[in-house]
Amino acid sequence: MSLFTALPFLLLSVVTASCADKETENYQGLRGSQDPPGKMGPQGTPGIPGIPGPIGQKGDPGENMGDYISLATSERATLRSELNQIKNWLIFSLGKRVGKKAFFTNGKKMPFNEVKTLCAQFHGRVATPTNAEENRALKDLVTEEAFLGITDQETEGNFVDLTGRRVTYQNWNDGEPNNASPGEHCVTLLLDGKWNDIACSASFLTVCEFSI
Ligand code: FUC
Ligand code: CA
Repeated sequence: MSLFTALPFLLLSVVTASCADKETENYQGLRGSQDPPGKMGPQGTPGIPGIPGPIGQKGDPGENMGDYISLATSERATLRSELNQIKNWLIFSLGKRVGKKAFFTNGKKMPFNEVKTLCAQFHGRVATPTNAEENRALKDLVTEEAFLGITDQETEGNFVDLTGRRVTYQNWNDGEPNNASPGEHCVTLLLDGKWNDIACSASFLTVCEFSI
């Protein structure tokens, strides 16, 4: 087929193709809007572990527990010995030691309730001799009449210590306790070491005892 013979067919093909493009263009113009993206896919498999990091610097030498305990034990023994020495100085200069207790006075006179409160504030108790030796030690300490930690406030004539226990050791002066009017429910140590019952509201020397 010569070029002249084929020309009408070529032209027809070009026109047909051009029309087909136009048709496509028109069709695309009517296309709707795009849908939203689909759901996220499943998680991927974990990656392989990384390579180990470099080795760190050498640490400090560890504490030796045995050394630590023996040092603490020796320090504790030193402190206990120093504390005992200080207790000795205190008793030598200010107090009186007898058995496992020591008596101390602040030299002040006050009513019984105040003596009781003050001794308790210092983690002590009102002086309470429980035998002749303690009574003598207390008498040797004081130069004024002093309250004892003994009362019959609960039941007249039933003298008890401040824990409520009936006293077994007593050292009453002649004619005492007489519960003189208007009533005497506290006890004092007289200068000769004998005891007298007396009004709790009266003021006498403060003496406390402490366990040592
Ligand atoms: C005696 C004592 C009293 C008081 C009085 C002044 O009668 O029994 O307690 O001390 O003296
Ligand atoms: Ca009396």
